[in-house]
Parts: sequence; C-alpha cells; structure tokens
Amino acid sequence: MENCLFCKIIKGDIPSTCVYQDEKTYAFRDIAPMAPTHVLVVPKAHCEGIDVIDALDDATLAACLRTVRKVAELEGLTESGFRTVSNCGKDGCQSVRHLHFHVLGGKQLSERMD
Ligand code: DGP
Repeated sequence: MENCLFCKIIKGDIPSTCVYQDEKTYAFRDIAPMAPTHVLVVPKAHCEGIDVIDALDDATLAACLRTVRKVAELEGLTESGFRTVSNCGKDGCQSVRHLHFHVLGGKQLSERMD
C-alpha cells in the first residue's frame, strides 16, 4: 500500500529498529514506547486491522502471533510476562491502519485496560 506508514517501514523506506523478522512478519521498536519493552509486530502483507482480518490468510495471522511469542523470548519477557494489544478503529485509538500487535513488558503493567 503506497501511503501506508508501516508498509514503508517494512520496505525500509522509513528507518526502524528491527527486533525480528521472517517471511511473513516484521517486528520493530515503537517510536513512542509506553513500557521498557514496546515492540510492534506487523504482517508484511497489508491488512488494515482486526475489523477486516478476513482479508488476511490464516498462515499470516498465525505467524503474527508466533512472532509475538518470539519477540517476548528475544526481549526476555517470557518469565516475567507481557501484554499484547491490537487497537482497532476510532474507539480503539488505532492511529495506523496496518494491523499491528503491541508487545509491552519489562515492568508491572496496570490492570486497567482503558
Ligand atoms: P496504534 O495507536 O495502536 O495504531 O499504534 C501505532 C503505534 O505506531 C504507536 O504506538 C506509535 C507507533 N509509530 C507511529 N509512527 C511510527 C514510526 O514512524 N516508527 C515507529 N517505529 N513507530 C511508529
């Protein structure tokens, strides 16, 4: 997608700090971290969000969740725990319309989800 920020990051047109990537997914550090570890996991194929997830093939969707787990391992979060969030649409405060999973950890996170 020509005007998608995360597609440009995946292509390398906009620099990012890569944490992990494979054939189907890319994981990079969030530009405005909300926890000591804050990584975004995205499918390399463009999909706008969970509301249109049917457009994404099952293998890519599964690969995203496996990459979340891989990032947790690489960042040393497996034992302490972490949170994965995918904001969707206006009320969900999704600001970039390319499906992404936030991986947050490295501190005790709040119980509140709002
Ligand atoms: P969301 O609000 O759920 O759509 O999350 C989008 C995230 O993307 C937000 O936490 C900030 C991050 N972000 C926005 N622009 C950039 C960028 O240019 N580079 C990186 N690494 N992250 C970005």
